[in-house]
Amino acid sequence: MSDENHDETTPEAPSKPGRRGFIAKTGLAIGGGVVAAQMIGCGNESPATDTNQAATPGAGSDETPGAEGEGHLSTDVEPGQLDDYYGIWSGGQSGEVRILGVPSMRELKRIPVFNRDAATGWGATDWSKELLKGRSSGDTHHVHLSYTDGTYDGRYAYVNDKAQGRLARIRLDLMEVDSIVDIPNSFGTHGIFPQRHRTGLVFCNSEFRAPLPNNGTDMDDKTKYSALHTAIDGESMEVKWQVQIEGNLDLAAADYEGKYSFACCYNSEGGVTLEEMMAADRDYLYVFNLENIENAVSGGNTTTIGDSPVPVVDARGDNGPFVLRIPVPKSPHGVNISPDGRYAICSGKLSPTCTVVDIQKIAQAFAGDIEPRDCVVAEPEVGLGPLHTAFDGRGNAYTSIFIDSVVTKWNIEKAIQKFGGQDVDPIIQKLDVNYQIGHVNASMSETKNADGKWCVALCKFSKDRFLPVGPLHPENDQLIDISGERMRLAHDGATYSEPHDALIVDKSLIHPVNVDPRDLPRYTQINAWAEEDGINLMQDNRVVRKDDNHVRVYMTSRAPAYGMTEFRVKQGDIVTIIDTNQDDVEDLSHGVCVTNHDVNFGINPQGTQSMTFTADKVGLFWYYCPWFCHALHLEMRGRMIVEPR
Ligand code: RUQ
Ligand code: CUA
Repeated sequence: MSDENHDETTPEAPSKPGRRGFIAKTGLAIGGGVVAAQMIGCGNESPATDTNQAATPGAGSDETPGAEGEGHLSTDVEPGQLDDYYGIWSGGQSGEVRILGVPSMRELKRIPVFNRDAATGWGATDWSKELLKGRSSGDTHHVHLSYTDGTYDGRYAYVNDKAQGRLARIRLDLMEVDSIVDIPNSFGTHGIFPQRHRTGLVFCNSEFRAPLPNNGTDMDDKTKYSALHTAIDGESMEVKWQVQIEGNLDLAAADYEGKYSFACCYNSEGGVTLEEMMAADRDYLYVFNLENIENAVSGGNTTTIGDSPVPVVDARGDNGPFVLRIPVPKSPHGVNISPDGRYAICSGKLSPTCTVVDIQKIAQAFAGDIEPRDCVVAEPEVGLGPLHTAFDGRGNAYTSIFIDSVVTKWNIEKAIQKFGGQDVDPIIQKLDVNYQIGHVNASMSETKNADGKWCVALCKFSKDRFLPVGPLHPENDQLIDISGERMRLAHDGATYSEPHDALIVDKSLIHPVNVDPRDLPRYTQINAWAEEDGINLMQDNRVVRKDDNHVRVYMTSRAPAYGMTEFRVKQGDIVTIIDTNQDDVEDLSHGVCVTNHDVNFGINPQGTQSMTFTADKVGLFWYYCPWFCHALHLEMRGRMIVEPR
């Protein structure tokens, strides 16, 4: 690997080795063995074994400003001005998704997904509770938007829960979750990717293999372990089919034409312990042939696993009509498709290379005319610990390099020429990032309209880049200007927990609404209650006793008052408060907080929300509006009187 392009301007203090130096040495010394693998892995399978985290004084800027051909975009967004892009960030083990403005990197919104959120009441309102089935945690890694014709159509965002095997969908006009589906027999659901030619299937990989069905048998028989590549309908959120596979599936991708989906597969050796999983020098990029799979599904050539009714295509073992296994160096992590749709690029994780696969050759390999490995057209050396690759739409790739803590910019065509024997160097530049980069993504990179302006490096440890905040350091989302020949580090953005993935989306493609539409899934239940009780939600304020123990309290809110400022229930009643926000002024949220009852939720303009709780204490309890709605907002309150039974 040529090193003259490496901008080494971030010194480590020799007497106090930092985490970065420690990991680099470890990775080198054992040549990408098990310890390095543990460090590289992202998410909950990586034991945090490193306690050597002394601060590194003097870590500084990475580039000399004004260097030749360097990007020149400004991150300044003047007060009152709007950003150019929506940043859509996964929130990692916080279980949420975040919306940022790019390039300012200002956080605009947090969308609760798998987590409990006090401000909005997500996870406690009746409908969200039903959607989460009582669970209140999750681990979001990968967020992708729905597509039409190779670019974002602004309708949905999909995000996985690695912790509990789920896929959630966010409605982008509302920026709220509208669906969550459990993926049967999938453990550690990790990489996801939607189809790009239209809003079609969303592919989800299960990373953790298990004996399937996972019912306590065969736990020590590793030949019985497998994983699933699952297809979910992006409109109906129905699980359509699964392909059963022998290896652990990591990141996912879909082509631009709707022919193939992809999964990086490690542990082709079929190990059940970590050491066994790292043993082989070769692993695979799996290419799923969607037409052949769907033919098998419609022809009933499938099985099922356990109680799940979902059809399963068993593709374990050999290259058949369903899956092509393209050999790549060991333990590949990310797979990304170039914006022209031509190449699938695997990032090597335990190999210092990226593997470039020519998607046009895949049909020949499925037909048996060429060997699977013949689809590989380049394998540039990019640095130690490549994880993910982004694109600028000008033929260049940007790979995140975990152990070296750099982003490597390289040219795809030159890498192909070099692989073909020509004497060219595809590596253009290595830019230091701070520190331990996981994901990298660039503006519109996963669409045919990659625009090569901004790139974000999601670094897993900020160390000395921000004020110290105790043992738990912030992470660092670094914004890189990629508009020039050379990358330029433009902004440090402190962040909480571990965003694994982020999209930078042209703002013209997202169209948020200002008031709640009334066709949301939660209205099925709310409207049924109102109809049963003869209530007009938009105007009525009434307490409806359903039986000895159940009471529904219908209220309205209009700034700065509730339509009902007092209601009475009996001790032990199960109370459902159904509050409708009558205001239709932009940004006029109300809420209901019932003091000392753990009841707190928000209501968007023109929306209705409901929450159910038990009035278990006799006495007077004020309820108040927790969302600032008016000059008299602090006066917006009422009395709940709980009478003895
Ligand atoms: S994957 S960087 Cu989900 Cu790489 Cu974490
Ligand atoms: Cu309504 Cu504050």
